[in-house]
Amino acid sequence: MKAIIFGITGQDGSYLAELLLSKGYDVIGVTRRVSVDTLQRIEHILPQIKIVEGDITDAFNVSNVIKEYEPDEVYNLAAQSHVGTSFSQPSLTWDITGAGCLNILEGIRYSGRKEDIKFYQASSSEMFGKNYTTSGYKKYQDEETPFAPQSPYAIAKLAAHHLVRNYRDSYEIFGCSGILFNHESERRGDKFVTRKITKWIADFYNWCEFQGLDQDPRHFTYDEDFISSRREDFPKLRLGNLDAHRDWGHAEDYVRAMWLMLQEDIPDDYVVATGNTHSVREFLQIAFGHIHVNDWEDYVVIDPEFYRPAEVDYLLGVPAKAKKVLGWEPEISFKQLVQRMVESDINETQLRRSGLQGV
Ligand code: NDP
Ligand code: GDR
Repeated sequence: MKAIIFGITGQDGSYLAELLLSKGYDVIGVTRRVSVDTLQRIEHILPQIKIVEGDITDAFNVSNVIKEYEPDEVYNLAAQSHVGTSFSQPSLTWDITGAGCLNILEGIRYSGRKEDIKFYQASSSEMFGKNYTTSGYKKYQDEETPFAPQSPYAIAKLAAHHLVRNYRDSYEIFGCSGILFNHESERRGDKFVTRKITKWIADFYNWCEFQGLDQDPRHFTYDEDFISSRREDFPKLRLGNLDAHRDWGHAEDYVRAMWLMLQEDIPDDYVVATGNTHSVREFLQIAFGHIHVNDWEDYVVIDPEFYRPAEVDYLLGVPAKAKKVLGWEPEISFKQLVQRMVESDINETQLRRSGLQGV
């Protein structure tokens, strides 16, 4: 089996590539030309992957890649994926996150072998926006919940989502959209709130160790912007809305669902989520708790810069259909996810520090 992954250098692309390689696939990864190295997440599997240069906004390029490599499966994970950034760069977000999907669908349609290709599109829980379904006391989103996108990102994703359905109906293309709720990992981009928090905690932990201190709050004084020891100041963690609720899972579990969708005989759309929701505050509490800091409020500044013009307040996905049809279940809990991220970032900063000391 042969698969093309658009967005292989991202968080999900790296886990999906590992999964497909473990199943014996030939993996072709499309990467765009940029002036820095973006291959870090897939460095360990590079010898097993064919890397092809390409940009999803270039329709001819996308179409040529699909024709040349004759894939059995195509995964579109490429996106300008930051919701906050989509407000300041809406046009770019549209071109990549919306029109990019159209370029792939057209590429498949005119490939000469459209009936032999299965396509996965990375849809998003952001498409629900402020909408949810109510049942008794429970508020949730599932495949029946109407969409009400709240950002240029979510609107581009919804356009792509509808295009996949339309190409399925119009041209019998085997296209599936996974409506994935937030999933994080040790490889999460550092502008997303979870990784921003765990990276800050690791840097703070490292700063304390460097001074021979533990994280006992009695070592420090606190002002509006800094935590200070006798020797130095350390900038506080600056965040936006802490009351947002997200259904957070681990990316390793979620890429399994992508693959399972394409193993079905009939293409369909599926919600992929854990069925639990937590606030950013709860994430902070567990993450800081991991380094034995209970009074995390002393370490965090609320900064209006990180508020969005329109917010999605509450996401809780019900993955009943994915469980029933695909037999998919998440295996990594919220607490395990947070602890794995904090530990990994602490290990990384310590490795960096020991590397620097060796210089
Ligand atoms: P990342 O932001 O980590 O990865 C995005 C990928 O898209 C990167 O490989 C990036 O390449 C690539 N890309 C961006 N622009 C282009 C372009 N013009 N041409 C080709 N490639 C491009 O996202 P995730 O891995 O977290 O998410 C994967 C997909 O799933 C995305 O589409 C995202 O919107 C969607 N999604 C993610 C969720 C999550 O919680 N993680 C939840 C729901 C949906 P480069 O390395 O060069 O920047
Ligand atoms: P989200 O993820 O917008 O849900 O999109 P993000 O981690 O960026 O935000 C989650 C929530 O945290 C609040 N928040 C902050 N967010 C960021 N980035 N930085 C901050 O400092 C901060 N403070 C509070 C946000 O307002 C928000 O409510 C992710 C992406 O992976 C999308 O690509 C994907 O489609 C959705 O998840 C599902």
